[in-house]
Amino acid sequence: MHYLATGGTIASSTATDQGGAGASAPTEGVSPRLTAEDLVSSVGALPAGIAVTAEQFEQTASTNLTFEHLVALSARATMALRDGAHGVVITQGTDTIEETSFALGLLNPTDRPVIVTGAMRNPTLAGADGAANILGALLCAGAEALAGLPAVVVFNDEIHDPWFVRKAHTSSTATFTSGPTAGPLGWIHEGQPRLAHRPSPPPRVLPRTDCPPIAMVPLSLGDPLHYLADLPRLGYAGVVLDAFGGGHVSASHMRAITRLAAEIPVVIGSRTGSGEILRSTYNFEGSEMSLLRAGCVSAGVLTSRKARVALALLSAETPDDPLRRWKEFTERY
Ligand code: DAS
Repeated sequence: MHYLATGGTIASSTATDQGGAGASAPTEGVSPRLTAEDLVSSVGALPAGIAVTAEQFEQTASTNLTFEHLVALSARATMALRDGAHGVVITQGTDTIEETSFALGLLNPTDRPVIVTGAMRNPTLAGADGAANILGALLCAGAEALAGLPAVVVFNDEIHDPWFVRKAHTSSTATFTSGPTAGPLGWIHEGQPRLAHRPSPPPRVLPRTDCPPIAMVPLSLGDPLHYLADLPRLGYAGVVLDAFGGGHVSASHMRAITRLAAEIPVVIGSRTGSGEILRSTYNFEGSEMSLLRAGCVSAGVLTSRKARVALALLSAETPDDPLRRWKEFTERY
């Protein structure tokens, strides 16, 4: 299988120490330095039948990744899969895995999986989790059970669907969760990947490098959102409202939102981070029903961040009608 390293905590060390628990002064700080080969070596002897080709794709914090990186990373993964790799493992920083894994699944045209993982404890810390996560990812990359899934996140011995997985804790090694909306797809038991259930095949999008800027606007109590009307002028081609609860805004925002929805796609997500956007429960000014009437569309079961990724990729795929396939994404369940 092929392994693509992009940096992140899993590859981070101090300038003076190249890994080793307790090796660094606590205040010195770490940054991505360890190579793809270093990280494969950190796993130790690989299980029988697993052979890895390692490649350094990037060396950065995951907050620096862009849609251009993701399209190029996906193209590299696709090439490896078409060249015969059973699966591709990608390591990266955990901060953006909930977005990158979702994009990589949408962009994977093959029936072999891309497995995304990382670490919460860098290699200078006791109990660093990187090697265990790489091993889990390699085991999943070779597993027949995962064939047909375009991407999964493997972390802390759990296997997650990129459609649901979220980073939910700043430092815990159990930071990734697919709850409370869904649970993990499976887990790893004594070196064996187990799938409790299989999602239906998700839609895919064509890789295009020119994703236009899509804004995500956080709704919070009493914020007048003065900049809302300026988003198209600032170059944004769409916006996801990270709205209250089941998909609500303040009545005072409705005028600006109605105007905005006449200019660019406006998607309603929820700042709760889980559950589905309501469609037909509340009918006050600012409710989901009033937003849908105003021309907004629902993020459905997607979190606001994942809806933003979908809208960016679809806007690049079909610039003149980005919402043409929107229901494939929001009415999948
Ligand atoms: N270093 C941060 C990142 O690159 C956090 C991490 O990797 O866990 O996302």
